[in-house]
Amino acid sequence: MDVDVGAESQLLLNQCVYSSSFDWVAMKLYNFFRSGTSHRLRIALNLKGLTTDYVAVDLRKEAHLTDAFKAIHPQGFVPALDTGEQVLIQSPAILEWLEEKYPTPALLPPGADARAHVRAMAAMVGCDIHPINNRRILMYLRQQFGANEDAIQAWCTTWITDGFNAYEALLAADKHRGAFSYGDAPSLADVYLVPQVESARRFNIDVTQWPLIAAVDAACLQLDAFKQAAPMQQPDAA
Ligand SMILES: N[C@@H](CCC(=O)N[C@@H](CS)C(=O)NCC(=O)O)C(=O)O
Repeated sequence: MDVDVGAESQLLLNQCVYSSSFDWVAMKLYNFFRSGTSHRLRIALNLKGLTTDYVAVDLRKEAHLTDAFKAIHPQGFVPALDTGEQVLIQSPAILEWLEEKYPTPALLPPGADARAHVRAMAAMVGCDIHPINNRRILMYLRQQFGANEDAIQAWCTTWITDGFNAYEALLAADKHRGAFSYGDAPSLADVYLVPQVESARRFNIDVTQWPLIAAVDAACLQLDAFKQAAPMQQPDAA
């Protein structure tokens, strides 16, 4: 029999299940405060009421490129999640793992059609915006093609604008939408969107040109799960 334990109790329950299944060994999140992909995971973990030990990997000091870190993540990327049983890599895979392991509260809506829609929104950010504005890509543009900071700014502005224009159009077309990217509750789409909005602001892009995205971002930032995941709230924030 399914018992509706309520949202608050479910978060506590997740914490208990997690604690007992890992014999009180805390999960470790290898991450960096300003990393968008790490930010995604922090939001999802908070939404699901899960706490982890914070292991800072300083991208500014290229700590992710050391042999020691590559033994954890062979690609030399943050984030990685050490569950106590295995090390998970790649934020989309880790988010899907969290959703399967801790299904409540759900980050995906019921129904294959709705799930495809939410996953598509997440992929717009995760596959098409974030990867081409990543640190290593920008370094390559600087070092191999002599891009100066104006060129880097133009590059990032172009690809963020292109992706956000499409995301805004999807939001506008969804007449049943509530305050979030999909429906009335935060979903996987918001987990991807909010860190990308944060990154756009860091590149001095005026996000008010996308009023629906700005409104979704504002709605998310009312919630503790999003507030506490913000880059400047992290222990390694400079
Ligand atoms: N597809 C990977 C990408 C991870 C990723 O790009 N991480 C960035 C930080 S947001 C990173 O570690 N970049 C290192 C670099 O570019 O040198 C994931 O989603 O986990």
